Amino acid sequence: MRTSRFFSILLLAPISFLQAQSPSGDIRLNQAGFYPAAPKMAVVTGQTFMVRRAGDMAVVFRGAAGAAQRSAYSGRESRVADFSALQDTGSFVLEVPGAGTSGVFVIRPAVHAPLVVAALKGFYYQRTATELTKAYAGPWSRPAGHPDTAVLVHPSAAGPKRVSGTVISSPGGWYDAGDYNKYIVNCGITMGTLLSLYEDHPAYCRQLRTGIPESGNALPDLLDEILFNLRWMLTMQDPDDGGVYHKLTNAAFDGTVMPHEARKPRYVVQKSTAAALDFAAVTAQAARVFASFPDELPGLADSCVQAAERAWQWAVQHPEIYYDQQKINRHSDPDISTGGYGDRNVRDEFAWAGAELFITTKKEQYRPEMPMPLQIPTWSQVRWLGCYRVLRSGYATDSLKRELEQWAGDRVKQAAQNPYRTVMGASARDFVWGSNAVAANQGIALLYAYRISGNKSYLHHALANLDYLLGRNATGYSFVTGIGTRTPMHPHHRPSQADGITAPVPGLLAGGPNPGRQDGCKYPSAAADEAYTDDDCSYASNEIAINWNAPLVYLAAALEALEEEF
Ligand code: 9MR
Repeated sequence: MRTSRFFSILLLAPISFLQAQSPSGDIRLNQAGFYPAAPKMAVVTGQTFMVRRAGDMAVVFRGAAGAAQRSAYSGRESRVADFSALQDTGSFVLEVPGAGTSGVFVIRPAVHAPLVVAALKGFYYQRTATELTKAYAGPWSRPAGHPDTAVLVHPSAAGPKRVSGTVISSPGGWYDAGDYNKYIVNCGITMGTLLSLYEDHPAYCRQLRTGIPESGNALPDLLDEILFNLRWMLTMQDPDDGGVYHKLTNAAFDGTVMPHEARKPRYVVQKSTAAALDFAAVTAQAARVFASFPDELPGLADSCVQAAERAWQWAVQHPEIYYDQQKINRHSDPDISTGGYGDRNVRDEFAWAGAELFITTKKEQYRPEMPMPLQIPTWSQVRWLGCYRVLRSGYATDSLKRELEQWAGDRVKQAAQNPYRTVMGASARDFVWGSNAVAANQGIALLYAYRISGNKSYLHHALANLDYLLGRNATGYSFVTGIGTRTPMHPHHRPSQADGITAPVPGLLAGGPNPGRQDGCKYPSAAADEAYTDDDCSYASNEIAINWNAPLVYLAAALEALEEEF
């Protein structure tokens, strides 16, 4: 009986059913799906479209696509298919006669809950120095890698007490990206973003469960995950002078092997002003967040404030120690060739660390000068991480608020001209190394703009940038491993490449289109918005990184928390 029902379904809708099995790359939409009450758009090539229910293929919505528009980057023509009026829940496909059918997507409340869990769980998979057991990691279980209990002080990091070659213990924390090193500067924006998510949406975060070994303890899973990296960061401060090592690294990148197979010597390398200030900002913010758990984490908040103030003092005394790998290599051995994260302007780091210290300690000496043009946060540009905190803690001036609204207003106007109707990609400057993090961080800025103005268009455009990440973009990929119907299968991520499992580690955001193509790999297109290749060779477009996953977690989680406001 089962067999005959299966055949009758095939007879009723033979063509569309089969098409739904191999989604057309020409239909660009959020492949995970949509909230019932929120805007819903696809970018298509035909003039008309319809939405069908995935089960019986009944047409539930028909529409005309908008006017044809040319991409400023590739010259390709597309049209917008708006089906916001469809508010039924269920599983659907979008069909464009003559052009094909999308993969199956859903319309339902909490549609991005699986993404939030996967993207936060992505940090668990990046944990160093701990076994990932089957119970928590399923097929991606693996032995512990990089214990970092015997790390050498590199000559560049030597001080009177910790001379070159001193062995220190600095275990824990997350791998930065597709490589196996740990970088304080990049932990700055990553931790700041995750801690801000908790400060901005505590109720939502308290109920969020990711299935990690600590799930079920008194701390929310988000804070357990943050704590795993915070404890490592605290070991990166030299107890002697309060300075903070820039990174903990191999001399050169490991080969494509599993973490436990990579056993080369590890070093802490030169203290830098940027590392001290990013560390100060994170520990000052962590002090506020973890102060609510005095019984579970006795003394932690106080230690964090102390660590933050000492790092700040070191930075004030050493305001211009930039990380310059070439210079280090001229003077010391072994040469270090791993990620640089060398930032030669630390005014924004001073502003961010000042803001966090001021909000935590209320000491006037830390009050930062804040009204500054909005620049979307990156690992090297962190001023607005501080501005967001100032906005949320009630110290904001009108000019700070005006700055944010001005930015959001301008960018939303530009989005109306973008064939994809997203803020992301409206400017060619958005397509940098890690452009997908630009999309996520713009989404976060739009959410802050929405909070201070109540302007729903900003909320809608924040969601549109998530739509971008999940498929409404010129490549047709949903850039998060395991989320969507066409996702990266070959990220530049050593465990995913070396584990022998077809599916990559899930919940990780690929870097995204990057016309710079610094890796020299073969790309299907050089157009700014299409310069992406799902090839593990491509560290410039297809690597994953903690500072890209963090804003993804923030954006998706905040939208989930705000769903009722659509
Ligand atoms: O995200 C970083 C990007 O902004 C830089 O242009 C690039 C080259 O310096 O480095 C990126 O960071 C990489 C880091 O140096 C090492 N781990 C992997 C990071 C992501 O590619």
